[in-house]
Amino acid sequence: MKTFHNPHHAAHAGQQEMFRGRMVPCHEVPARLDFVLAELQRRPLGALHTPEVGDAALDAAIGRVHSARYVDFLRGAWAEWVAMDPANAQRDALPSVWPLPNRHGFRNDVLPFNFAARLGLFSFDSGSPLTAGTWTAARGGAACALAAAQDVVAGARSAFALSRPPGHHAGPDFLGGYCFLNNAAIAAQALRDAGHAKVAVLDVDYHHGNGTQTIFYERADVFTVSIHGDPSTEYPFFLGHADERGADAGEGFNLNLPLPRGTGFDTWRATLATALQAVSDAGATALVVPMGLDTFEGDPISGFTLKSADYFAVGEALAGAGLPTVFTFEGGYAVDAVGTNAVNLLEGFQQAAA
Ligand code: Q9C
Ligand code: ZN
Repeated sequence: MKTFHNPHHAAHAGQQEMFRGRMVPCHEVPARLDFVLAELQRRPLGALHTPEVGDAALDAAIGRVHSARYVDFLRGAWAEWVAMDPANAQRDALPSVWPLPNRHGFRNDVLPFNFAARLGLFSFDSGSPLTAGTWTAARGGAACALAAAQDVVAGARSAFALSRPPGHHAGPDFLGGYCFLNNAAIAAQALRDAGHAKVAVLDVDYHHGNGTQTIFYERADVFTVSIHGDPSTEYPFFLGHADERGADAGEGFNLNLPLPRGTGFDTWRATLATALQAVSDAGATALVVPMGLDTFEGDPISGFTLKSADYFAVGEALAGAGLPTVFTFEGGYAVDAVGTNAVNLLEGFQQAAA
């Protein structure tokens, strides 16, 4: 399989995230992607490419899943931040006030003029710093997702979007969870637009793929399924429960499979079999896998106990779906193991798919 990697990814390098009342170093660092690239050079799966997609095509693909006002905000955010105070050029932008949605409470339909208020309107946490290069990097990551989808449309069995920053927490009009543009949703929508009548998204990141769920929640043409830490105790907390099954036309086309913190590979892989059966039942003709490696036992912010060797079996099981598959790169914060774990999964897939 080809890998499409983002040459602009390192332009997004947050300094700190808010954690329990303190600023701590960011977990989502550029070295993550470099470790994957280094492992791909040791154990090649196929050619390495930077994405070649036209500006207009990319903007259109992003606009298929994100609102215009959100994209406009992201594109101009850094300039606005620096305009507030020239000293901001040395600081990341983080939100500190949010319009908590409540009946007859705060409004989110009126766009505030104040930048700090708009940053809060378009964010759901204070752990996702917006930096000078965030837009360039996020757009480059989205280009990887689009290029990978196009490769699969052209007949490839699979393609890997080595996208960074990650994407699965980003919704139609919000950032959060280290994510700005939802690469997996962009790929899924591109597959739909290229003629796949039904696309499945199977999210294997430790954290619930809330952004992807929200984007497709009312739609029957994209079936979303996620295996993740139970949101009662795990981030993103406010979505990802088993009773969220989709709404309106999308009723029955979302499946959440939360597992308790501490879950090991035996239970996790049985849950993957449940997810794959649901993908098969949905009748999808293409698959997108938001690939988080933060299910790893050594992950510093997560709570499952998968071992490096287990990822071969994960890839093998995913190949068993028999569908053209796009992988996007999501979480995984045990930085020196993330390359091994990612390539193990993809190699397991590729060998089983051959
Ligand atoms: N102390 C992804 O894996 N903060 N995002 C956790 C832990 C947010 C994870 C704080 C975790 C976001 C793409
Ligand atoms: Zn994650």
